[in-house]
Amino acid sequence: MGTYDDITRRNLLRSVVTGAAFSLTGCADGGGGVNSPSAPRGGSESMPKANIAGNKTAASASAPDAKPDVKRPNIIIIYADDLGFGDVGCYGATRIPTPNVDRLASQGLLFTNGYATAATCTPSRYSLLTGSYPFRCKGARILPGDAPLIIPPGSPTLPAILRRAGYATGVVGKWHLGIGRGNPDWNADLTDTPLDVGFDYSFIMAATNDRVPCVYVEGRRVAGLDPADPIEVTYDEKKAFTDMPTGRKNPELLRMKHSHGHDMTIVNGVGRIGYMRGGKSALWTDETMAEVFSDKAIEFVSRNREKHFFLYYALHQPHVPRLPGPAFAGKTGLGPRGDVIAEMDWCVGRMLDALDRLGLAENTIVIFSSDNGPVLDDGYQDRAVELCGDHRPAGALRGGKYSMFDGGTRVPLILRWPAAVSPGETDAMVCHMDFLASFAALTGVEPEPQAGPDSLNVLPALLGNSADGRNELVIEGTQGKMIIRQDNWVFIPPYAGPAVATHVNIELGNSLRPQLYDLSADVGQIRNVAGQNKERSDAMSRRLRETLESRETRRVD
Ligand SMILES: [Ca+2]
Repeated sequence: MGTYDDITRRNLLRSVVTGAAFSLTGCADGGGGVNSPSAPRGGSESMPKANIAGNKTAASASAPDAKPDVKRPNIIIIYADDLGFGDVGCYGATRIPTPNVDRLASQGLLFTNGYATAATCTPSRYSLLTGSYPFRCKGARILPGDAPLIIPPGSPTLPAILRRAGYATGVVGKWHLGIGRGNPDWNADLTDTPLDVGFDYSFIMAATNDRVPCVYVEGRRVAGLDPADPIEVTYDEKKAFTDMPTGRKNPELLRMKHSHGHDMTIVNGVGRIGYMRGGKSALWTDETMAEVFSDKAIEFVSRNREKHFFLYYALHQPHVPRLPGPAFAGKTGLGPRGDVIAEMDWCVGRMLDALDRLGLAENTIVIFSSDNGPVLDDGYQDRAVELCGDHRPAGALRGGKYSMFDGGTRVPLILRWPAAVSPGETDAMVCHMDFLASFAALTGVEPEPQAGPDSLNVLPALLGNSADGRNELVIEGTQGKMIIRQDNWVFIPPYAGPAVATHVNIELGNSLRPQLYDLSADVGQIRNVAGQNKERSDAMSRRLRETLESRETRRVD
């Protein structure tokens, strides 16, 4: 039922900790280990001790939900951007200090089978908020910064459901699910914003930190905008603003050069995707973004400390461009990618400290996870590849961002709730998409009939009361390519296309042969056993097709 046996689990974690056995294609030297890795600081010492047996025992003996005397908790989801399974200490990283994420793990439940639904941002985030597979929404693909909102206003989203439960709801950070109805006017009140899909408060960047418009949007307005200097945005090269410097025409103005793409309008000395002009007073400074978002997130919590609240705190790290604040520049020796992960950890620590200070830590669920797997060179020459050394961003997993292999979607996932959840580890398979049904159950709200068509109530697994989560998950790589995991088996149908995305140097999973992997024996997905297991492959292929043709999966198990 979606679990590893203990031996396999130990092997998984050991291989993550030591960096042995499996190779991440996206890493410069593949972690081959010319030099001996240093002692695993983040390994056996900071790794929460295995408590799987205890969790399994608890599952058979206790009710699935929280202890009856525990009040409904606040909920904070801290969602990193492109952070890999092996990028933080509690998952085995030794080169990047992440004491705050490790603290969260040591006080909470660490998942070894926590999944996003997709290996890229927009579809993954769509699933988190809607409880729906991204293939049900045509627009759920990597969006430009002026794309329309892909979640219909008024939808029964995770925040909307929690609002019905009486929660104050807020989003701070990266959005990337579209705003408006197409070509929005950034100088007026915006429509179709997070405020229209369940959030009471919103302070966001519209898309990503490498896309225009490079401004913050608070509520319905661009923050800090001077009406005398209106913003114009286009993603159409034919309409590009000829008076504005671009990375392509004016490389001498860049302080971080692009490696692929990212050669359009220059903002803050960095070429972006898309074209913009105007809005000078509202432009963000990349180096202060962590602090800006952190302040807004903590303000939201503080402002709502007397109520129940739900905060979706979507960090921008370690997505490109990686420009840490001065306190973190050069801190890790892994270049900007390592430095912004250290900065990300600082953001987590600031939030945890704020919860302590406000007396909210005990009854607040804090979830930490990532929207998809890791990538090194994602478009800027920031030496992420050259300085990676023996750090393994995806740990023992194969592939990374964009990939159908597990490195694309199996991500760090930690849940801390001191009032109700015992610290430990679990190998239950859970997905971000399941938060909707699970937290509806936790807060006593009946979701609308159309809500969360693929969201399963896995609350017992999320709270460590059961080792059984979901036993099946359909996962999207890029370009709408789907695979299926059932228990410990992964089936990848034949797909045309390059085996490796050369610009990012990541294995995508494309092959003209069907692929079947047994994760219980082969977590690195190196032995394709489809040939020896034709019956299973065929059955999983059929099941995948059925799922793609279905209207919902929540009632099918
Ligand atoms: Ca991402």
